[in-house]
Amino acid sequence: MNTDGFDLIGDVHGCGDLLESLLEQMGYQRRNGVYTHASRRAIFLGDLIDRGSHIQKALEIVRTMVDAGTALVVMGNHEAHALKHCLGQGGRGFTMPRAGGRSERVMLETLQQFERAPRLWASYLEWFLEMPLCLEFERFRVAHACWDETLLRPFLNDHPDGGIDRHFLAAASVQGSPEHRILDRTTRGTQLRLPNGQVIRSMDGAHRSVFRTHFWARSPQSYGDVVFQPDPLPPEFEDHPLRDEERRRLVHYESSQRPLFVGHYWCEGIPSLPTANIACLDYSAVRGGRLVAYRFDGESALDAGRFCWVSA
Ligand SMILES: [Mn+2]
Repeated sequence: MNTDGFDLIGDVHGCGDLLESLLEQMGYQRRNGVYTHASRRAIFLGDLIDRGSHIQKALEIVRTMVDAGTALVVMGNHEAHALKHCLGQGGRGFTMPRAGGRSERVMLETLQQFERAPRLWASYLEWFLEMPLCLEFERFRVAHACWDETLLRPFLNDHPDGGIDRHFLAAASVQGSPEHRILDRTTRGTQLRLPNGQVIRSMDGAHRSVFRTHFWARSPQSYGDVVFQPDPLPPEFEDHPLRDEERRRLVHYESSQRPLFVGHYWCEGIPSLPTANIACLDYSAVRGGRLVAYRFDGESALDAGRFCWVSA
């Protein structure tokens, strides 16, 4: 297929109906049941499942596109979470998360919507395992949450297509293992813990002792310089100085590197670019925000005029 450009699409989270609208708006047409564009391909940034009300539809659209070669996809933390909690020990069959546990709450809508289709769900779990953790092209890169070159370069040397397998997944369930660091960093990014055991209450009502941080501040001085999440830090933490040890745990994606596309961060409002070489495409579609795409044609400086979206 001739590919003139790529349409990168943010976290769908079960918004299958919005996804259809977005694809149609961008000129994709359903041919033999597969959304296809005459000259472009889509790239999904992960987190297709959980939370939304049309999860099966979202998965069907994306898997048929990937199978037909009209789209690519990378793994999100929600697919990684589902694999971790549902793929049976020894790689055979699959299990349900513990009733009433946190995993079950995260996966509630997915489990409910697949309640009568366990074999279909099992086939999607197999498919999640085929999703690469990241994609690297000559002119751009893709990851669900973060590109940490020091972790990903050795990983890509061993796994040139970015893919993992059951052995990698099993190793990644051990906290602190190299596999865990790669999977966690790439699909969840970096976080910092609030000092002195303090917690913030986020918009979804949860109490959190950590906050999500970004990876493009040149020389960050305070928590406020690196926080990246819809919940603002309480004012007393905005100016809280970063300790050296915290600064060392952050990642920095240089402004000279090729453009990078991520999702994951529940942005809000009109899509905008944090830097000329990084675009976040998660604009909280499943919370009444926007399902956002960026129409990339190989430019080295990204252009906010290339965002395109449908509102929930
Ligand atoms: Mn995510």
